[in-house]
Amino acid sequence: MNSPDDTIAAISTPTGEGGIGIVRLSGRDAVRIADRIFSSPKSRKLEGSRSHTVNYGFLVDPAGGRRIDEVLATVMRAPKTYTMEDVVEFNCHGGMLPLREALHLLLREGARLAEPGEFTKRAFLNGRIDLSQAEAVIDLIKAKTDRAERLALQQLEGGLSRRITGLRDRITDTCVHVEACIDFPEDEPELTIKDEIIGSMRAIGTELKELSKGYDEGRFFREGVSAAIIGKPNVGKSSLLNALLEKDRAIVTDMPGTTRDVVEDLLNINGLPLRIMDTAGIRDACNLAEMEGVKRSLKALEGADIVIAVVDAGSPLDEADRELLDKVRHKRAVVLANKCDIEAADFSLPDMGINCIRASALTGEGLDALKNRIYSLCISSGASQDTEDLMITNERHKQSLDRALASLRDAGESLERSDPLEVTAISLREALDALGAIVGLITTEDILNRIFSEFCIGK
Ligand SMILES: Nc1nc2c(ncn2[C@@H]2O[C@H](COP(=O)(O)OP(=O)(O)O)[C@@H](O)[C@H]2O)c(=O)[nH]1
Ligand SMILES: [Mg+2]
Repeated sequence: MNSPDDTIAAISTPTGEGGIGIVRLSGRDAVRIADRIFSSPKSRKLEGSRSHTVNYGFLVDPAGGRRIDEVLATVMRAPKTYTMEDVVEFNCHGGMLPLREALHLLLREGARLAEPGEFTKRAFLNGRIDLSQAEAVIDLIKAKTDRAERLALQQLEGGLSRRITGLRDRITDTCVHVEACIDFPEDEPELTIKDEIIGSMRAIGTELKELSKGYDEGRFFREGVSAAIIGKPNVGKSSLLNALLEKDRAIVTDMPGTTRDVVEDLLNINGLPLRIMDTAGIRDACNLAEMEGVKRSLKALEGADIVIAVVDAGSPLDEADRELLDKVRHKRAVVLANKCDIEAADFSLPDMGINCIRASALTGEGLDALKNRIYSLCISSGASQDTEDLMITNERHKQSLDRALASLRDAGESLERSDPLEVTAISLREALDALGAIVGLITTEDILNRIFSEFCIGK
């Protein structure tokens, strides 16, 4: 464990060339260390500047007096900063070399290189945000669609924290009730009180269950959904990918066996981030590269959340099509009858209880229907894109909710069995702890490390 007394530094902007690049410092000595490499035209020290001010000057190597860069230094003093510590940010010209040199000097002058997510970790450890909010920071950075972004922002602003705190308060009330009965055994809990306690536990349990259930869909917004386009060669899989993406992503030819690799791109369907994969046509391939392609298709088929099975409506289904449809029968799947612009008179689909859509990658017909169907396959609750309802998107939260629910159930059952009240109280405490883990009241170093290691350096 690093001492929270040390001052950390990192380049906070992405690697590469940019208009500006930012080097950030946080900790007790942030301003003092920054001053060692900062020189303003009027020799004004950052130490003397007011909080939340921007100061013009140069970065200078104190060892030889060489100028490194022309910068703006923002000084933000504790506690109203991202980390609640003193923070200095240097806006440098955005090339990698000056940024690295600036960082190097700061490390030489007494700062320590920050670990991934350490600025945010300090914000958590110093109590500015709770754990669910810290997790929302990374969700916000990684959000692929507007909807994912809104969900992350809602969590960052404390939406989940407030809900969890509210539920914990209610469990605490119940616990106090039960413990009062333990402390004053002469007032044996009357039946009405017992019913009241069981009633409130049930109500809390129902809310926990609702929240937990939302994860099945919420995770799709955070993690994205993978969809594999599969089918025989030449049915129009690559054309479909291009039509959905509205760009020429995959090579389309009339030669069967053109696609060998899995080609992947991101599609936004009403805020649902869909990783869509075009694959090699499935058939008995005649050369090594194509055989490998087919192997990858089958793997994509296995691993995907959703399968789009494409058949060619220009001719009747054959044995290979039927085999394919059989493979997807037990998956979350849509059958797409492509080339409906040249549909054959003798084309028909077997009735097999899978969603089927007629479409044309060439004319664009049926593609909106396909997108809507994919959305409703994932988001069956009908949560439309504009609902601002709280949604659990993180598996850790879902697991904690389920643990809380199980403990609450234990508590209710022990009360109904008229076990000693201590048993009920212990289960209620466990439920409280489980919910406390979501917001980080109860954590281990291990959990924290796992969460913050997902961050980039400098955040
Ligand atoms: N008429 C018609 N032709 C299509 C359609 N989709 C694809 N094609 C043609 O079918 C051939 C094979 O397409 P391609 O996307 O490479 O198929 P893949 O092998 O399944 O990836 C190409 O000549 C496409 O132009 C469609 O909807 N209608
Ligand atoms: Mg192809």
